[in-house]
Formats: sequence, C-alpha cells, structure tokens
Amino acid sequence: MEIVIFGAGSLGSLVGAALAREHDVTLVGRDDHIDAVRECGLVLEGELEADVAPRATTDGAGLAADLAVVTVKSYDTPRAADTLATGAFEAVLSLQNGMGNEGILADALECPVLAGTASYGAVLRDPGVVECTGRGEVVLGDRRGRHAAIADRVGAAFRSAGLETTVSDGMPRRLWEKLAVNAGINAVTALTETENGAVLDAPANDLARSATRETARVARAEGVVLSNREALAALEAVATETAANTSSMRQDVRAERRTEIDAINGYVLERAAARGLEAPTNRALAALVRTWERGRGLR
Ligand code: KPL
Repeated sequence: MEIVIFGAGSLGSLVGAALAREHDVTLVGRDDHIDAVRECGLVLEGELEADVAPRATTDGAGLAADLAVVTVKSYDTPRAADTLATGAFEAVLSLQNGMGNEGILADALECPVLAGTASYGAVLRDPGVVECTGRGEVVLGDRRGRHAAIADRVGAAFRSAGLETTVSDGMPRRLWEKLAVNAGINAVTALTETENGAVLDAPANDLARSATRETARVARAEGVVLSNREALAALEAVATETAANTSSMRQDVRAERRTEIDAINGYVLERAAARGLEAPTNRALAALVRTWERGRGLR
C-alpha cells in the first residue's frame, strides 16, 4: 500500500517506521528530523524495531497515495486538512489525540475519513531515531459505520506491519474512552513532571480518576454508552501498560511547545457546558495548562 504519514512527530514516526517495513511510506514533517530521515533513514528502537528508508518531505502539498495517516497535533488539523485537499487519497485515517479531528478532515476532503486511536508509547530520541516505549494498540473504524471494507483493508495493512490493530464498528465509544484516559493522564503528568504510572497512586490518582469520571459522564450525556467503571478501568489499564512512559503532553511541556489541552480537557469542558453539566476537575486542569501556555507565549 502507498501510505503518506502527515505529522512526523513521535507517534507518526513510530507508525511510519513500522508501516515502512511492509509498505511504501512517505513521511511529511517540518524539522531537522525530516532532513535526518532523508539523509540516513529512520530507526525505530525499543519494543518495536525497524531500520527503514521511507521518503521524507517538508512539503505535503499535492501528494497522492492509497492512504494518508494524519498524526499532527490536534490544533494543526485544519492546516493539515487544507494541505491534504491539494492531493489525492483513497482514504484518510486520523490517528490523533482529542476529539473532532476526523470531522474537520471529512469537511475538507471527498474521500472516506476513518477515525482512530493509538496507545503506543513513542518518544523521538534524536533526529531520525524514534523509540517505542510501550506496546499499545491501534483501534480504527468509520465513526458512522460506513466504509467497513476500507477500514478492514487499512486494519490489515497495519497488522501486516506488526502494529496491534483492531477494526471497530463502535468508534464513538472508543474515541470517548480514549479521551477519558487522556483527560486523566495527560495534564496531570505534564503539570507534575511525572510518568504515566503516577496517576495510579495517591495523591495524583484522585485527580486523574475525577477527570476520567467527569469525561465518562459527558460522554453519556452525548449519547455514548460509557460507564464510570469502564472509563476508570481503561485509565488504569493504559496507565499500567504505559507506567514508565512520558505522556505526549508532558513531552510538549518539556519541549516548551503548545499542548493539546483544548482538544482534551478543553473539549470535555465545551461539551459539558453544551449539556448543562459541570466538570470542575477538567476545568482546573485546563486552566492550569492554559495558564502555563499563556506564560510561555504559546497561546
Ligand atoms: O495517548 C497518550 C498520550 O500520551 O497522549 C497516552 C495513552 C497517555 C500514552 O502516553
């Protein structure tokens, strides 16, 4: 399969390196990482291994492929959608944190757009080197239950490259469950400079569990069947599997980059307000991270 990865950050590079073992991959990114991949190839280390030479470019305009996998930060989705619209793809898969990304892509594109989640731990160690710090899972599907054959083909392509992948016909619930996990882990670990496993124990666990419970409540108000027990079990499972990992938001804060707070705790707040609900823990976490961003001139 010909696959373009839009967003050569840590997750995009991990997925791109794994896929390049079996498929014809082009990485689209912006920094010295792309120069290194162009010159020396891409090395995937840790729990998944690969030494591959995908094409790499900083210009994503006008590309054509069977599949585009979008891994850019959620706040870059509108820009990625405009660029993708200048190319030609059989299908697009959003593999991003937060909610609403595939809707933004679908509004700009004519091809089928699939939604997905990924719980692999990934860290960019050096330009051209990405480490898989925790085996996770990719879950993908069409949010509205159409395009099942395309989702199956994409799932098979991911599995053939050694990525644990489930094709789901219940994506809205999967996306809300992932959001509930990210709402519990990301801001707490970013603000406290801790690994994901910190949310399993006191004192951080109260905060994380409260953010996750609030998210599950908002999901139910939005018509998604997600009990507090299920959301908390997902939080515990991901935090346990990725206990030694650095969350993507902590990586952003460490690198003094803008975070995905608006698409995670901020999104929960937005939907809570629309449903007349309170979400005080998500409100406090979002306020703290947004204050940090403002202090750094990032918003
Ligand atoms: O998605 C993640 C992230 O870091 O954004 C988790 C699941 C928390 C893994 O680190």
